[in-house]
Amino acid sequence: MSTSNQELARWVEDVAGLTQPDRIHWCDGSEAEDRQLIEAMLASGELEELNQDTHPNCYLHRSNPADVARVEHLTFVCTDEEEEAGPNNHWMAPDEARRKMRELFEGCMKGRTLYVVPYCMGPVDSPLSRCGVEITDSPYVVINMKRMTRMGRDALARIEQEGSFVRGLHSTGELDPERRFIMHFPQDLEIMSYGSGYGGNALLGKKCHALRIASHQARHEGWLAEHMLIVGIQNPQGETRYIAAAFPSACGKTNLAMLIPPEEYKGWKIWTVGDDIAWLHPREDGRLWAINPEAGYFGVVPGTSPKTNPNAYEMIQRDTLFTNVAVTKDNQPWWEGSPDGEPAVDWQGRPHDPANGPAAHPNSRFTVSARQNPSWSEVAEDPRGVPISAIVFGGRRKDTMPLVLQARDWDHGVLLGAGMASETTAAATGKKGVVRRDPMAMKPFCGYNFADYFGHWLDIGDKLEHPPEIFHVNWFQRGEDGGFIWPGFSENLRVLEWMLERAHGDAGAVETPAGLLPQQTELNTEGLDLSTTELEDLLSIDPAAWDQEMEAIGEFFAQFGGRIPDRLQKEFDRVRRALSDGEAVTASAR
Ligand code: SAT
Ligand code: MN
Repeated sequence: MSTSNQELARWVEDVAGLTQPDRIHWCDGSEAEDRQLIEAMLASGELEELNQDTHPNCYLHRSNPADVARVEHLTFVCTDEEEEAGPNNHWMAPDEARRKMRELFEGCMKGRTLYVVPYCMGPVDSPLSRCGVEITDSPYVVINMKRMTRMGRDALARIEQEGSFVRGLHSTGELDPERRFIMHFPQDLEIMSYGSGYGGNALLGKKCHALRIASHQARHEGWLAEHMLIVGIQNPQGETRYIAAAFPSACGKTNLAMLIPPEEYKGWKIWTVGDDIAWLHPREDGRLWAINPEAGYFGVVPGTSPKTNPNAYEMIQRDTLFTNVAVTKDNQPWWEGSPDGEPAVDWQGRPHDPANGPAAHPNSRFTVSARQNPSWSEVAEDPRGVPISAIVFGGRRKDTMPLVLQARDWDHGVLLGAGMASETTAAATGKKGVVRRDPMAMKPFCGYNFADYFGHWLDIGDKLEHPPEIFHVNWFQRGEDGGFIWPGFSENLRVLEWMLERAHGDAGAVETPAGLLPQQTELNTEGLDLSTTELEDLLSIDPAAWDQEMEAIGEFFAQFGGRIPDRLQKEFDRVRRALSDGEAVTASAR
């Protein structure tokens, strides 16, 4: 295979000249090609076969132990002006970045195969989709891209027709953390990644393209590229409404996207459209429509069980790539929270010894085609996408943020998103469990200055005659004993039901200066073991804690100098004033 697109042909030639591979392979995305790559990786030891009786077509990849998560401190946005990238990004001048990367890539594919991976983010026939080509020397990346995107012949045909594509150049290099960079050149729709084979650093269609580069494209084209799951909620009357929800990595997006309704919810059904990324477009009907640009899931394995996420558990019993899990004596994959078995060999391939820490890496992952999910929604392939009724922002917070809060309008919702914070998780290297500001869950992924991004969100609101309602949730509030107050998982549907009733029905709410809270009687808690005080803790705001929260948000905004949009600043001032005036917290709203 090769291509009729001159620009692509020339780029591949140039890269081959620089990196000097032994062979060039144009990926067609076929099953036969996938099979061949897997066989070759089994032979080279890059993959290990898992127990084929219990887990047909499942394989394990053990990464380099120093390459197990995204590296935010080595991830750069390279714009002409540092201000364009903003204080939310690490910045490097484009010339300097290109020089650095050229040195690293020089001759790096000697003895290796260069794979050309054409891919499409979103259904190949959707006008909302965008294409890219990743050049990589990692067959692990190729087989992951095959599951995560529409990869191969059809994508290439679209590129040849359309003429435009995002260029991503990747090499695992020496896997040396000292020689590792993930560079983005938004103006040139270009990505260069060297020295890591890990998901978010190496599967360039995902965070690098579908979020960092796409957020830049979206800004100029009038849409939003967001770190959001998309889920359809079907009620017993058979109506399905769609919600898009942003949470930081490893805060339960995949679980929420695949939720199975609790026993009390007979006749309800959840349909998964996406679990990580949403591209949102205002349409002529005045509503916001969403597609999931991805075709698979790259999910956190630990904690996945028939109890926490039965759909995910079922879908990873076959045709799944595992990265950095442990294995049992009979070679079944094992992880902390696994329902059965014992770990025999840990994620690094050592005999399991609890003294070495968890048997599976806390950020171990599964890669699987979305179609294997029992709750997979066919509309994930609809070129128009789905209309969004509600946007949900959420963080992992032990206190301060109530279970759910509704914004009074779009601008207030943008403030709730911009002010988001969350405790850090294992999805990125660095300290875990510290609260950091993570606006719209995009801190690691927004490809330009957050202040301009908030302005873009406000502009999008102006284009929507029927904007989605905006909410903030926190499933992670802790009680006095240190445990979670809210049971979470399936029970989160109760909160989604209230949201949809707010968006389309007539559920009651209590107005507070921070936003609208459910009236206690309006949240269905039937069958839950919650005391009155617990429910009150979940559904109230503590003025002292909120005062501190607003202080922290104010400090965060201050980093952006005068660039924070006036409208957002005004909204912030309004909420702050209302809180300090101790405005009545009891008035009922519709
Ligand atoms: O960055 S990854 O896509 O590998 C995982 C995540 O952080 O969501
Ligand atoms: Mn994510």
